[in-house]
Amino acid sequence: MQGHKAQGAQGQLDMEGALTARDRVGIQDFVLLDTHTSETAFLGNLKKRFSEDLIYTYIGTLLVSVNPYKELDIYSKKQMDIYMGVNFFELPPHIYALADNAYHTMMAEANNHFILISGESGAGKTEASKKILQYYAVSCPSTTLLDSVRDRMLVSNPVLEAFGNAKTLKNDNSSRFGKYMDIQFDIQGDAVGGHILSYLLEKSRVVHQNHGERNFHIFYQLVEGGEEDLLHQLGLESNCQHYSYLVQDECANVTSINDKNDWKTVRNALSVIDFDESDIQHLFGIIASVLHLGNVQFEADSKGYATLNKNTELRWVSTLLGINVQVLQEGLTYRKIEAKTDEVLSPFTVDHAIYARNALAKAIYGRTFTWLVNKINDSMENKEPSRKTVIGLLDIYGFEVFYVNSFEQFCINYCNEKLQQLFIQLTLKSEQEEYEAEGIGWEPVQFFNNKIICDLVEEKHRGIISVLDEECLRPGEATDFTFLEKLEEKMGSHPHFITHKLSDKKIRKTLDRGDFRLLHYAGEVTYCVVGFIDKNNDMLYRNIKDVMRQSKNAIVRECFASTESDSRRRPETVASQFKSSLLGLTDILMSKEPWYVRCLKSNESKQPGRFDDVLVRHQVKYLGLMEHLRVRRAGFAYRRRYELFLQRYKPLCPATWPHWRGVAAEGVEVLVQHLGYLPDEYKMGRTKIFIRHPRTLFATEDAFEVCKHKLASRIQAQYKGY
Ligand code: AD9
Ligand code: MG
Repeated sequence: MQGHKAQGAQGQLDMEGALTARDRVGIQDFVLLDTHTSETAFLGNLKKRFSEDLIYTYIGTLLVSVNPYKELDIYSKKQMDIYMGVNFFELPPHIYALADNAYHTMMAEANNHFILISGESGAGKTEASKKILQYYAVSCPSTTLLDSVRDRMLVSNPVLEAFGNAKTLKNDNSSRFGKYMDIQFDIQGDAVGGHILSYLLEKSRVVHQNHGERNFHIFYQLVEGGEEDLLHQLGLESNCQHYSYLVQDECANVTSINDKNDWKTVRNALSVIDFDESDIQHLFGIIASVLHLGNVQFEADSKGYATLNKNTELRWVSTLLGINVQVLQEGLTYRKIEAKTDEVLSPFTVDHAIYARNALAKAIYGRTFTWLVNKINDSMENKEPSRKTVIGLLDIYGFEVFYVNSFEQFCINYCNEKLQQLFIQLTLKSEQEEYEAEGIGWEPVQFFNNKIICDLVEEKHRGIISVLDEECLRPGEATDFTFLEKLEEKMGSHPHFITHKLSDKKIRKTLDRGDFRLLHYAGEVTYCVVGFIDKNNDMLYRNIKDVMRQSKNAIVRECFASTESDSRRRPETVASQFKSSLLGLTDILMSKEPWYVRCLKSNESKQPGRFDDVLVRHQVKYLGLMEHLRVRRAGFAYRRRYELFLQRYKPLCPATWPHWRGVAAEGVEVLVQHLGYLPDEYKMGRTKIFIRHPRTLFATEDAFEVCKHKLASRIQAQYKGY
């Protein structure tokens, strides 16, 4: 990418200056305008722009995106070229402008950044993250060597989506795992590597889907798209209806999804990422074995214990995983119990065997997913030890509310609470605290702080996760219902927690006895406790793990090869693991400079061109967009420590160039006076200068670019590394 093109800093205002154009396309940045601060005006503007297919609008440097549910002609290479290296506000709002601005700031300041993409399920987060990645892949400087890394970064998307996305009622391509991807850039600005962290895959989907939903895409892609030879080798029929894990809901075909084409894309992508033929064979062997496993049926013997006779499906699992069929059969129908000196085999009932079979299918799939992420990471790894900076892209499952919500929604919505909390901390809260610390006069903006809900879920010894974990420690005694009772005891008076027993007559009607309801920042969600203990424990019997370690399928062997089955220590529960990984994520993000994309869902029926006012208004409210706008409008878009500001811009003023001998703050005052800053455009804090509008800084930056060229030789020596 080139340096910023020196266009007039007023470009955006000029472009929008004509009243007629503005009336037609609405306002592209709320902050720059003097009126329109009401929610109704905000929505009106979004709607007006949406009707003209202008889905992006700024609040300062935050990008609001409204899902158009149709292909727009705004993501071409030509569009990328237009946005490349142009100051943020000089062109109409675009995801490319945000990507470009993050990139240039990273290069200029040599520090790390991240782009937080948030919004509810189906709002457009994954699409936005793909557009950003494409922008970097296409527009960064390139060498042949790097091209391969870049290709791998790009094709990692369809592969991970095939294995980690599924159709839900909210979204035909819903992310069922969280993804944080670091894109690494070298000192020249080349994208040289990538690294992905994945968060809590919704494994339960492998064995069960709610009405109107599907299993993970990869199963349908293989069955529908797999070549005849391959299917034959895997013992699969080319018909989804044949597999009980795929037809629970009779919704194998979805008009928006073309499994056959997607299969080709994924197959091709796997060869771009370093998968050799044996990896591919083993990988598909696993997918097929999960499908066969789902069809394994048990019968009850005369004592009521589960048996498996002449089961062809089991034979296929045995062949594909390279495990002796007898050993496998035993693993699925017995459990090994350790007595003092001996091991005793305890037979399963049919129900118990089905449970163990499903647990195995989930474990194989979940571990293979982790293996896949690691494999992709290996292939994108940059092995050069040179200095790198990163832009992190966060695309996680959005807030969701279904008719029945379970442990999975609880985890997903908790994750969204955490991200909202991070947003609040980084924008609304720290912004205002900084004004206070810097002694800048300020009228505080009120906002709802969702910390109270995060605490309710995650607080040590007191939060819902702790109560759940305690119940998981009482096997045989605790049930989902004793868990609910404990919650009622501990959270009874919490303003964001309610149950049937705790509520008044009117609300009680809307709750079942096995429900608890949380008043999330984004709305109420009623969770059914059934399955919480089981899913949080995520138990897999020791002997079946041992059986998997004998597998001749290299991936399965690797996935089960840890020392865990030897360990006597109780493994961490799912919710606790998730909580720690989210804490880890928060630490990663807090050490970087933030950029935000807030995605809004335009309508619930996934229809192009429909803008549902009530739905959008609700999202604008809970995402805190109005508060953000108020802080932004009253506040300052940029701030720089006096020393840094002076160091960079001192060539622009004869009094500060080449050296300013006095106090940095005074030097900055002299400098900005010389540059003609108006009194209202900036404020001098205790340690920093605060600049109200980005355009002021851009004008200074443009002047600096011109000056840099003029004084090239003298300055370059001083500005190395800037
Ligand atoms: V979830 O939390 O993973 O369930 P996302 O990721 O927020 O959700 P996603 O990006 O998958 O939603 O978008 C949902 C669908 O909306 C896509 O499959 C597209 O059909 C549609 N979409 C979203 N953004 C755009 C866009 N910029 N242009 C066109 C879009 N269509
Ligand atoms: Mg998504």
